[in-house]
Order: sequence, then structure tokens, then C-alpha cells
Amino acid sequence: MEIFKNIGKIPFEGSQSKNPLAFRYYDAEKLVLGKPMKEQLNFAMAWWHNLCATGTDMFGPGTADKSFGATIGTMEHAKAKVDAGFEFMSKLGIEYFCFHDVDLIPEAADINETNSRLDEISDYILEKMKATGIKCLWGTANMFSNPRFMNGAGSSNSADVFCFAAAQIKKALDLTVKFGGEGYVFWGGREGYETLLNTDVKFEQENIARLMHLAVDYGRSIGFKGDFFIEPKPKEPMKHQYDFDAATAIGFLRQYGLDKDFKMNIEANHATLAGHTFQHDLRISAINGMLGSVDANTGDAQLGWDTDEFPYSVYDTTMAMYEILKAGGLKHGGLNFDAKNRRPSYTYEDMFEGFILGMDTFALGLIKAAALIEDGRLDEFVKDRYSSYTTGIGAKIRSGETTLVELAAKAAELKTPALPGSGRQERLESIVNQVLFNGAN
Ligand code: XLS
Ligand code: CA
Ligand code: CA
Repeated sequence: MEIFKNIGKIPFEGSQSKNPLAFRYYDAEKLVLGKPMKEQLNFAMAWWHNLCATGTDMFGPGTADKSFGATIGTMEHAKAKVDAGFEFMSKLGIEYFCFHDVDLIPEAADINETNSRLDEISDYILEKMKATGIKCLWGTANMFSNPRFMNGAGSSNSADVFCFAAAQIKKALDLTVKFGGEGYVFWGGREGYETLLNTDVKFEQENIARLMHLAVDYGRSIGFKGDFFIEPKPKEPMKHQYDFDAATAIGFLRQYGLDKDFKMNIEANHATLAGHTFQHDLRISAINGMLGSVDANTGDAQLGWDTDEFPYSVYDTTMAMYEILKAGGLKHGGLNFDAKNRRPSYTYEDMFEGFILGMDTFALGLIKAAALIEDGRLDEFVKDRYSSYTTGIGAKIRSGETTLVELAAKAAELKTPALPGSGRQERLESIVNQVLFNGAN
């Protein structure tokens, strides 16, 4: 049964189109730097926002009807969400989805019952995957909503809760493997603390690492060949979360010997909550060989919380795609729209238009990032900026063939150094504008 009845397959109509239900820039098969756009971008739908979230906030109930013709809280509704999700993805040409265990079914009081519901729904999802060719980008376990996780999952003070975290991860890994998923995400929603007065940080971090090692061992034992991901976030819901940003999470992985199996899943809105730009956390991940996947959304510059908006800033997506292209792409990753409509945008059309906005914004970002790379002036400038390290004493510093004594002698000989070359920030920003808006006049 068709759910989104008045909405057909979303066509590509080009930049002049005024049809709100058409792509203006995302042309799936168009080659950019030798690869079809759809492969450069690997778009994914987040089950939780798109099929579950209704716009509920702290001040009122949801505004969007996501019953899809069934009674909420039943397995019939779980199946209706699958029908809606696959119809939605097919109409938009989205080839991947991401899920939490409890996005798929109503959670039961007894974990055994929850697991049998997951078995039933995953058989149904698998049928749809086979029929449509749609794939799973990554799976995860929700270890932050249920009250048992009030003090975290791996970091909980309760060993019984730790067991439930382990059980959920085990099942979510089973499902990820059943779906042939490319990745498995740890977002440490409540892995952090509210006050140090009651918290043993070292103990908690050791336990989180233990849980991750157990997950890797189990995942590999059942044939999971993809990447594990940490998704950093500094705060919300906890005051202080342990995976603050990419640099912190990478340090943690290295400290506990998890860096061979894990990479980063960078969310734009989380990077900005940490006081960075999206581009910054992508760069930090990339230079450490840890750029895994991306949660594609945006926050709001005036609001200090996690608004999960559909990305609309072409400047931001250009700089993000610039990092991703220069890192050689996302091997087991993609761009997952961990994004939701604003509460007053509550119709089925809005669901589609949110994705069209996000997909077009990233398509433009890809085109413009490729143009920046082809233009070459940024790369050339950066290379030249460090050229004092290519010869003489600079080359010796880089190759490790010098000493503090020799360097001090060189300084004494120079007496006073010439100022470093201009950073030319304004010139470079102007180049970016030129590449973004060429053809504007
Ligand atoms: C919440 C996170 C979450 C993860 C998956 O802020 O973005 O949705 O992506 O658990
Ligand atoms: Ca996310
Ligand atoms: Ca978020």
C-alpha cells in the first residue's frame, strides 16, 4: 500500500526548476571527479528522525503524524514504518539507512520479548532490502533513552545495567550483520557525568573501553568486517560527555588499544557544540586516519543545543566535502541525514523537502569542493606557506637530523628572523567566494 500517495519519484530537474519536489543539483549518476554523485555522497536515512520523531519537545507534544495508518506502539506500526521508510527512500533515490535497535520496534519490558520483536521486524526489513537494493549503512543500540541508562551504559555504576548494555549491543550487532551493514556506531549519549562529586571518571572510562573491546570481539566473531565508529559529542544530554570531540575520542581509542577497529562518525551539529567547525572535526579525523562516516545536519548559530536541522549552508557543505574528497572519501561510511524537520513543518511534503534540501546542499557542496580542488590555488598556497621546510635547516628539522644546539646556532647567525609570509586569509576567503559564485554576474 502506497503511503506517500501524492508524491512520486523525485526527479532531477536542474538549477532552474521551481518544483519543490525536485532536485536542482543532486543528479545521482552525474560524474564528479570521475565518480557518480551518489557514490561520492552515499546518502542515508536515519530511521529515528524520519520515521519515529513527531516534533515532541519539552513544551508540547508532536505535531507530525507518523502513525502511517497503524496504531502506535504495535508491531503493525513497526511494519508500517518499514513500508513508509522503503517507499520514502525509493522515491528519493536514497540507498542506505541507519537505525537504533529500538527505532525498529516498540521496546518491551522483558528484553527477551524485545529481541523476538527485533527478529520478526528484521526479517521483514531484509525482504524489503532484497526487493529494493537498499542497504544498511550502520546500526547502533539506543543506550540512553531507557531509564536504566540514567547513569550511562558502559559507564553505569550498576553492573546489571552494564549487562543490559552488552545484551543490546550484541543484538544490534547481530542485526547489523544480518543487514550487511557497513558500520556500527557508539554514540555515548549518557557516557559522561553530571558532577564529579559522585563520579570515578577513570573507572567509568575503563569500563566503556572494556565494553567496546567486548563488542569488537563479538562483532568480528560473527563476521562483521566493517568499521566501528565513535560519534563524538561534548554535551547534551549529559553536562559533560567523555567523547567531547574527535581529538578526545581518538586519544581515548589509542589509550585503550581500540584504534585499529574504530573510526569517527562526525556529526556537524556535535562539532559546533564542541566549539569547533564541522570542517575542523573532519580534518582532525582525516589526518589521524580516522575519518569514518558523517552525520549530515547543522545546528543553529544562535542556539546552544543540538537542533539537528537539515543542512542548508553551501559554504559549510563545500568545506566538508573538501575535507572528505581530500581524505579519499568515506570507505565504510556515508552521509547520514541525522536531521529532522522543524516542529511547524509537519506534513509528508516537509519530510521529502527536508531531504531534498539536504541532498541538494551536499550535491552543491560536492560540486564546489571539486571545483576548489581543481582550481588548486588553496592547495598551492598552503604548500608554499611551509616551503621554508623544504631546504636547508627546515629540511633538517623535518627529517629529524638536527639538534637544539644547531638550531640555536642558526638563530644566532640570523640574529633576527624575517617575518613569516602573510597568511592571506582575506585573499583565500575571496577565492572560495569566487569558486562558489562564479557565473553569478
Ligand atoms: C544524538 C546522536 C544520535 C546518534 C546515534 O545526538 O546524534 O542520534 O547519531 O545514537
Ligand atoms: Ca548523530
Ligand atoms: Ca545531533
